[in-house]
Amino acid sequence: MVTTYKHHIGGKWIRSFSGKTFMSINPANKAPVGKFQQGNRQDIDAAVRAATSAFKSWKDVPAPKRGEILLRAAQILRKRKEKFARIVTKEMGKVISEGRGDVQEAIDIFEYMAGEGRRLFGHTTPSELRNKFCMTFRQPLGVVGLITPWNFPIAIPAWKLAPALICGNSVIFKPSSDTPLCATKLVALLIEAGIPSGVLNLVTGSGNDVGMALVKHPSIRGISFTGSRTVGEKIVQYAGLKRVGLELGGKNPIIIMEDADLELAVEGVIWGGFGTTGQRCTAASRVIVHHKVKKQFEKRLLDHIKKLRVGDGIKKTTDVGPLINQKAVEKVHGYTLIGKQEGARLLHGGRFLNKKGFFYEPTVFSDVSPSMRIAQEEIFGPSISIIAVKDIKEAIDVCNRIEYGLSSSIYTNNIQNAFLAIEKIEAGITYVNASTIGSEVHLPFGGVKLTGNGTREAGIEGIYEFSETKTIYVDYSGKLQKAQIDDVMVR
Ligand code: UN1
Repeated sequence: MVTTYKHHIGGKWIRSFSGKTFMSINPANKAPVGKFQQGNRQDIDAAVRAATSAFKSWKDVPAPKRGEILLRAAQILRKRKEKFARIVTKEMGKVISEGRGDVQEAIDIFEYMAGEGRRLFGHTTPSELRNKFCMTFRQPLGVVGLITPWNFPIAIPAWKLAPALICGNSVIFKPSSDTPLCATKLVALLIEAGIPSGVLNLVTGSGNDVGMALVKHPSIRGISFTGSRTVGEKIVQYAGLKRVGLELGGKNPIIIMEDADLELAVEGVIWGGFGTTGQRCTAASRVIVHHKVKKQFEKRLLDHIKKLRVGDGIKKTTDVGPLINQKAVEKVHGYTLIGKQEGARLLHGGRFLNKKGFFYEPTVFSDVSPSMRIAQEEIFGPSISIIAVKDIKEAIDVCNRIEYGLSSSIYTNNIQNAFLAIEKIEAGITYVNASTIGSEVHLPFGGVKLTGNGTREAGIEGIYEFSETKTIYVDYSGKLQKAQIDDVMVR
């Protein structure tokens, strides 16, 4: 028996107007996980009506009180961490320890944003006139649409939900069709924690129908999206004057200099390249290595890779789980064929694994040149390209010869190399002597160039994404004072 789950609109769990459902499956064995509503524009219209009406009172709830609800959500999630982690692994495939990490990241952001309820800082500043007071404060946008990916099916929705809610927005949440169960469980938990009816609405279904209906809806004030660049570009095209936050692709480099601790660097490459089966926006996919240590690095890397156990993430012994679906396997394999055609040397992997689910071997190409497609395009799977360079200047140059700019890393024990990388790498995030993955929720997360449109998530900047600044002038002089005209001291 497969359970059928429903939309959550206006405080009620209801079916879609379409009368249709779709199935979510476990990528490790293709077993059904649940049936979900295939939403359409009518569902979005109903959700927008509910959210618009709920916004009127939610925006007036004192932010510290909204924070109490988020804190309660964090507490409940902490108690149910293991249960949620297992759902993540069952529906998305990541290994169970990373499933726990996914849930922990959500706990962290709920706690952090709960505290923001007592801050939400504006600022004060002197006026140029006497007896006049100047300040800013933050107000919600209104109804916002959150469109989230499958690779962090609890953490990324939480990254968006927590700041959106603490700022006083009401929300329509459209999760990826690969992980609707995680989304449904998260929404149910927030409702249990006390989010009032209509403030948080869940509509499942395809990006083309549900996602685009959200993006085009005239009553929605903001869209926050994490996913592919193609979809991000389409959102910008149709969103009109809405606030749009985008978190798109990456092709994240790890630089390894000749003075690096090679063992540490190898561990970082394995973790960044094959953790989450390479399915992170922040995954390491280019290894830019100093030619003097290339051979040694490759030998050590292969020693480690050979030990990786690919399988069902629910087993404690698994290091690398499945890819999300058949399309992903075909995409990753497509890039293996492209790499071979381009003349790169396949050092390891490059094959489907003959198992029940969507498994692919950890794959390494060497002798890759920076302009090859495998070194330019986001593969979103367990495939890395090794590029040799002669010095730090060339390393940074290769790093930057790319359309994206999300995460980056350098392994070096030379302080000049480290600071050159910090300053010159074109990316939103640079790690020194750590891999490209593992951001923390109280720091801003996001990228430059085609990785997005300049917004940042998490940290204080997560608040900026979901609020407007209001500027206030209070004149208590009791007379007409003219800025720029009265009281000019230097003429
Ligand atoms: C993503 O892949 O979009 O730094 C998010 C990391 C995680 C978040 C990744 N904390 O890899």
